[in-house]
Amino acid sequence: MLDAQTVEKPLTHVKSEADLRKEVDASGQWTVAQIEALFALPFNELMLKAQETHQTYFPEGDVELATLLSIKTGGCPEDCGYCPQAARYDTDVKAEKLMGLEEVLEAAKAAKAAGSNRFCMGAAWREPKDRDIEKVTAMIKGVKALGLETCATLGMLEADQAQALSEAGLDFYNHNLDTSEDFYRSVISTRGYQDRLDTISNVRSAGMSVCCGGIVGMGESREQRAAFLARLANLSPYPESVPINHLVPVAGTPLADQKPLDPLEFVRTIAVARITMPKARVRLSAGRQELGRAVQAMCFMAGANSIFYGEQLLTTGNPEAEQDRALLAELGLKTKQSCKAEVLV
Ligand code: SAM
Ligand code: DTB
Ligand code: SF4
Repeated sequence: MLDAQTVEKPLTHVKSEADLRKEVDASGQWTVAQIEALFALPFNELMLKAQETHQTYFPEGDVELATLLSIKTGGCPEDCGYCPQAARYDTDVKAEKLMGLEEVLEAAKAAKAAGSNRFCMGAAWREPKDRDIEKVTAMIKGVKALGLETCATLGMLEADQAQALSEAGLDFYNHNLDTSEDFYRSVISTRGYQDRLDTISNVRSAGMSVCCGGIVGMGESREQRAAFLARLANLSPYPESVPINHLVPVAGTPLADQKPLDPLEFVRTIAVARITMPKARVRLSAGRQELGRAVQAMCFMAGANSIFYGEQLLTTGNPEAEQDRALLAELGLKTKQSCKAEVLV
């Protein structure tokens, strides 16, 4: 089924969704080998294919701006090897209490005034307690009343918690698969891959849109990157928002000394995400400060159409809003004012 994002008369040189689907196997699933074959295309061919897909599904070519706020920082009991907020790693992040409602609403107002579309509240929890859910639902209602789209990322969710967030009006819930199932084991031990899939399923069943992606550049192989994208693309339906984070190596975490991924491989990852999840918002997430303007421009060509906007992610830095506005203006990219009409099938 086509949605509002799909052009009525597709350009004749671009592939229809039916054609794209012919690239998946008989069961309608992407195989890892098919995704590896996309990665292995000559660079220009891959970029053209991604750009064609992007133009078909997002004819407006606009970029969504999402602002993050860490509503509960640090002190997390989990052992995610990349994360500065895990209590067990000696990083500069200090544990703080859950923020108050007024402070959150002030930050949301500032994000809206700066032109943001979506406000995402992040908490360094393994999972929220029911009393946390009550406090966060008040935040969701307040942020929504400002006319912003709402997103939250609070760790694992039970079905009734997802339902409560949905009833409060939460539009998106972010919970990442982070990487392929086999590489996952070398990065995180305190929660399993299936736990993540269960949370995503609870979010879907509660009627919210899914924001789910991961991190590249943690030392995984190309095959593992392909397997990670296959898991995302084979979710039924695939996520509406796909944040692709480039690892930000943080001193004190196990991945502090990880060698950076080749920037062209990062661009390829974005292109493959666009081709395999044609209707999703593919978001350039953590690590943009290190990418520089030229690599970011290539990522937009490869089909990225969302960014985290504002000078802070959760605990690490992000480009200044003014710098991002200048880059988008220079590239002639419009920003998205509202994603409300954008309900995917
Ligand atoms: N505690 C919740 C959870 O784990 O779902 C929500 C917050 S957690 C910080 C959200 C995501 O941020 C992680 O799944 C990971 O993809 C990303 N992230 C955390 N630290 C990162 C880093 N150093 N570099 C890149 N991405 C990172
Ligand atoms: C996501 O995939 N990336 C964002 C958001 N979802 C919550 C978080 C990035 C965090 C980067 C490290 C930090 O700033 O603490
Ligand atoms: Fe905790 Fe989330 Fe960081 Fe993992 S990624 S340590 S769950 S805050």
